[in-house]
Amino acid sequence: MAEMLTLSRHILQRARQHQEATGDFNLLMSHIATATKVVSRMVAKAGLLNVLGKTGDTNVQGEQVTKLDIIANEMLQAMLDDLPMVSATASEEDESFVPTSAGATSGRYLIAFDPLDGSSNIEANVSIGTIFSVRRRAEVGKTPTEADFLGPGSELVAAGYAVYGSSTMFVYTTGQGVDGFTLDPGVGEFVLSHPEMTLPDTCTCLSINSVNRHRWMPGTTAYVDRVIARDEPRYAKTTGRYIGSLVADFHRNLIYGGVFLYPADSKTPGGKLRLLFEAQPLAMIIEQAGGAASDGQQRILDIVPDGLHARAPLIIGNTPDVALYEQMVATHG
Ligand code: P6P
Repeated sequence: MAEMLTLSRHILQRARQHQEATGDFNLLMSHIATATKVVSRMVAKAGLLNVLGKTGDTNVQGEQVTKLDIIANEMLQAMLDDLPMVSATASEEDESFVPTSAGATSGRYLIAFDPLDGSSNIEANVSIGTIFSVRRRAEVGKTPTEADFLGPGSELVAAGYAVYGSSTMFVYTTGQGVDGFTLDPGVGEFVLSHPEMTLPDTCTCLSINSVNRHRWMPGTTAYVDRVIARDEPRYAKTTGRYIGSLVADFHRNLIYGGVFLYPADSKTPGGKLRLLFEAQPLAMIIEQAGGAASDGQQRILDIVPDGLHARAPLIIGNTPDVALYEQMVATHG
């Protein structure tokens, strides 16, 4: 049987090559991975534990909150709260960031996460995910502020996601490429199954919510029409896939190649997806896998957020396909 390289061992191996080569960073990553295993079990049993459905509340995004959103959010925060190297966490579900009990002033790391992205799909048993990013504070020894979180994605020291699908996978990068792990439920460990993930250079899937066509800017319409015309070799075999769960759409494109778009449009001129909790971590991953991520005009990783819940248009996938989108927006507006 092939050697079982667990995530814990992989983190240690990577750490030796990384400036974060401290036990702290390894412990932090292992805790995040463990948290996703707990979420995975909850998601799998949601129907049985009667935690499906909505709470009747809305979150800071004005979105319906599901019971699982709350449970996943509270569980992730609890798992990170007693880590002395973590200064604070920020969640898509909460208005403001949360200093940790163990490391608010001494902790070097800040964690931003979307605890359960796509949770509106869970009652249909559609794949959903957890997205996270890790950044370092410029200085320790003082209480964390919101401004500590508001750096460009290029400063992230790690990013990753768990996708709760037919199997549970954990995909992450610390800036030395992207590696994917599959949860072996029998062992309870993430095992390396997709080493050194790189984006295949084929635009296999175009992923956009085409029902929003009436809201698109001219550049988006021109881009989509050019791709679906299929009269260029690159797009001759491109097909449409849209799951409506960002992590699932992203993961499929990372495996097969393709481009996902949630563009600026007349209803969401600043985009719908969140810069800190979704766009930045996925942009770090896609660039490490050889792809690109843009808001239509600039590199996602260069954008400096103006607030914790800043949104951004997101065009993410193969570099030529993202570049063509930017060209179409520049030409058509
Ligand atoms: P729409 C899910 O609610 C989410 O935040 C992402 O996971 C997903 O990509 C997007 O919204 C889907 O949005 O407007 O196409 O339903």
